Amino acid sequence: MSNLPKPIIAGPLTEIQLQQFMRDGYLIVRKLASTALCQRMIENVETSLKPALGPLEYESDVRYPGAPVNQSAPGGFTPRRLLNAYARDAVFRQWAGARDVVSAVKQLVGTDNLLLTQNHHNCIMTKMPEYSSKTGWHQDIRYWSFDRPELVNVWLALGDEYSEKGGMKFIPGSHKLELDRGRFDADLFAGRIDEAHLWDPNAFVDPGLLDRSTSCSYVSTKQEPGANTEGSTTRVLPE
Ligand SMILES: O=C(O)CCC(=O)C(=O)O
Repeated sequence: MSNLPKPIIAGPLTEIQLQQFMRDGYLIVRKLASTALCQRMIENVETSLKPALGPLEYESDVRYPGAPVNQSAPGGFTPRRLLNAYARDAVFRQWAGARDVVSAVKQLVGTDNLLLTQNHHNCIMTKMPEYSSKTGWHQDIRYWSFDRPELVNVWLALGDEYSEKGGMKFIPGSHKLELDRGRFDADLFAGRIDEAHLWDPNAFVDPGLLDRSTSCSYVSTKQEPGANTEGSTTRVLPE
């Protein structure tokens, strides 16, 4: 990551925040979204879950640890991700295009020429207390096939989200480790093969996203969203 361009774009982030991002590979920004906008998103998500409104991914689709084995198993129709957020409703487009969000991401990527990819992220992740799964340690670049990892993910917490609720954990500085594909399993997860433990998976940080907090991370930062082991539903918006 040492060859990342130094951010020069004016925006809401301070020089210290930019330095933290470049050092740790992720940054937590408080209150980038207004309470009113978050409330509209929550209402949209609640309506889209009762009954579940496609396109969506079920827990049983991913077969991750903790997921129901198929749709016939108990919990087989538990929603995991409401897909295509950008096309789903204007409220999500409003969030993705909000001035403060766009200028923060421009600063983090170090460009004025920003593009939003609508593949994979671009969804609402919902982690239900009854059935949820653990994604496993990975780099988000696994979800795309770009040659250069010049992507930044933005997660918006629509409630207090932390590791016991299936929130994201990060390994600070891990974006600087260059690991070739042979270090990962066929699904590009690292934790399932011992040789891949070139970093210390116990050195993780749970940044604990408070309501309306945003986490921004490089797609090369090692991260693990876990299962929800608490009693209430988790809703985050990754893009
Ligand atoms: O489990 C998934 O589908 C993706 C989780 C993730 O790493 C992310 O949203 O950044």
